[in-house]
Amino acid sequence: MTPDPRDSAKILSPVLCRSIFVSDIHLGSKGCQAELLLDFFRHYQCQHLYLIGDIIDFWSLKRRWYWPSSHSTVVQKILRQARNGVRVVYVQGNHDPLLGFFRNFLETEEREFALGEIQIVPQWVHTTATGRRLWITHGDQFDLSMHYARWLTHLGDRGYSLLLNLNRWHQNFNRRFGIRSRWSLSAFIKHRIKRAVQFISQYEHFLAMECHRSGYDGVVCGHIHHAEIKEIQGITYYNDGDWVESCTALIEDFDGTLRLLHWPEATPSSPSSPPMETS
Ligand SMILES: [Mn+2]
Repeated sequence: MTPDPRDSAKILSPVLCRSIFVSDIHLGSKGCQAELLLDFFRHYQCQHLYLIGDIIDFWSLKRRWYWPSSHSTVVQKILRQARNGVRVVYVQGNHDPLLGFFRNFLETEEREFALGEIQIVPQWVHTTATGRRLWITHGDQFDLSMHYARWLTHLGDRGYSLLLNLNRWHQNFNRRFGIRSRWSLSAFIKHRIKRAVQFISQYEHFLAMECHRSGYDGVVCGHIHHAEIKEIQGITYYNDGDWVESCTALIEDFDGTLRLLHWPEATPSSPSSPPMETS
């Protein structure tokens, strides 16, 4: 098969943007979509790269060692970007508490560490091209219960029809044995989904309130694997999603606007040209 010349042209001239925000890559776990992320990195280049936690999944590695070569390639890609002048900031998450490892092992109270050009920090503040100050945090400290979000993301269509079948079975069982029960499995599940939606909006609300309290214009986070951009009481809430389920990144263009990108993209976006950087 002859390669489509448009594909190679696209790869030869990647889209240049001011910043890329990604989180929840979960390298070291089976769910990680490393190949898709590598494909994304081939098509998009930036000046600021933010890794917003759960980049390496140490919890998963602890349960079972899993590290295919594509996961090393992701690390290499990131290191190469840092070497080539991209400002890389790694904000730790709950699956990769690197700062804790370092502090314990080195018996120090340092808050930040630098691995070559890469800064590893507990949180960060990014200034956009138009001067808006965005607080960057993984967000796990605002997670009251991850449980409900998992219900929401993993249920899907198949899960839901399975549960409806189970519910029918449960009702038939009760009828056959003359058990009078008002408890309905599907109602229970629907209640759980409602709780999941409540959980997400609660998480978003807590982060926005903390952001407001600290005097920033917006917050960029991850953690709940639910990409979103929304206004919450004067604060812009950005969640860059994940590379396990949705494969999403947050992109800052040179005019300072942030947009969500789902990979692979439905339509190729037009490359923007970088203005002169003053800072
Ligand atoms: Mn997390």
